[in-house]
Amino acid sequence: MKKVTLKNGMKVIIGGVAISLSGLTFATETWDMPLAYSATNYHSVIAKEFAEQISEAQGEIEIVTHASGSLFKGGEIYGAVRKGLTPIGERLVSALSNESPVYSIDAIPFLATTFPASWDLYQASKPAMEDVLKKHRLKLLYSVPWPPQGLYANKPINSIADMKGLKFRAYNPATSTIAELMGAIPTKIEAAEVSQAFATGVAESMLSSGSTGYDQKLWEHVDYWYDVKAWLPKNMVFVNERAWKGLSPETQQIVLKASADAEKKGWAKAEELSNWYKTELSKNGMKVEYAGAKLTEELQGIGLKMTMDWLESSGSDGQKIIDTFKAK
Ligand code: PCA
Repeated sequence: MKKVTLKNGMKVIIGGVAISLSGLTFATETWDMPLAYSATNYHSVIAKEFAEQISEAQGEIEIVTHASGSLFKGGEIYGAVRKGLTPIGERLVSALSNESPVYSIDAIPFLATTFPASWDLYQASKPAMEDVLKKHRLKLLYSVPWPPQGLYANKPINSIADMKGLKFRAYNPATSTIAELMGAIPTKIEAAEVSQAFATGVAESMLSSGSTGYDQKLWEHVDYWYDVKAWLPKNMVFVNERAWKGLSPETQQIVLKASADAEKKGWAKAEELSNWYKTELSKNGMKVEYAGAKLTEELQGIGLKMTMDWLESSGSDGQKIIDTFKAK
C-alpha cells in the first residue's frame, strides 16, 4: 500500500536505493486513509480537506482518503492502522468498546445528550482515550461527533414493547445491548451497508443520527424517526505511532494544525447540520417526532442500567471520567 512518487526532479533506483539526481529531490509517500462512511458525509468531507491541507503544505506525505469502507471496512480500520497496514484512519470510538471500556463511554445512553455536554465528555475522557491509543501504539489526531441518536422504525413506537421481535441494526456493542434490553433482535451492520440491510428486510429498526438516515435514504424503507437524543457518538482519526515518528518535526506540526482545524470544523458542522438532517428526513416523507413520555422513560431506565454496568466494568478509571465530566 506504500507508493513512492517523485516530487521536484528525477530519481534513479539502483539496487533498490533511490538516488536523487538533483540535490533538492525528495520522495513523497502516499498515506492511504480509510474511512467507513459515505464520501458526501461531513465526516468524510472534513477528512478529505484535512488530507489536502497536509498534502499541500509539505512534500513528505500525501494523504489520500478512501470513503465508504472501500479500502478497509469500518470494522477493520482500527486493526489495520494498529498493524501498520495503513498509517492513518478513522473509526467510530464506541465501535471499539471491546478494545477497552474507555471507548464505551462514547455511547452510554443519556449521559451526554447535547453538543456542549458531548464536548465536555470528550475532554473528560480524552486523557484515558489517549492512554489506550498509546498502548495500541496509536496517536489521536482529532475527533468529531455525530448528531444526536434517534430511533428509526418501520412502525410507530410508543413504548419499548413495540420493539419486541423487530430486527434491529446495531453499530456497536451498546446498540446491541439496548436492542436486547428492548426485546429486539440485533445484527451488527456497518453504515455503508445499512440501506441494503433495510431493503432486504435484514433490518427493520436502528438507533442512529439523522445523518446516517439521510446518507442511506432510510425513507425508502422506514416511516418513523424518533428524536430520542440518546447520545452523540464520535469518530476519531488516529495515526500509527511508527508512521508518526517517521515524520519530520515540521510535518508533524502541519498534521497537528490540520487536526485542530478539522476538529473545530467538525464540531461546528455536526451541530449546524443536525436540524437540517431532520428537515430532510421529513421532506422525504418520514414522520419525525420526539419520543413519547413512556418510550423516553423506558429508554432512560435502560440508560441508567447501562451506566451502572459500565461503571462496574470500568472501575475507578470510569468513575474518574464521570466525576470530571460532571464537574464541568
Ligand atoms: N451514524 C453512524 C454511527 C453513529 C451515527 O449517527 C452509524 O449509524 O453507523
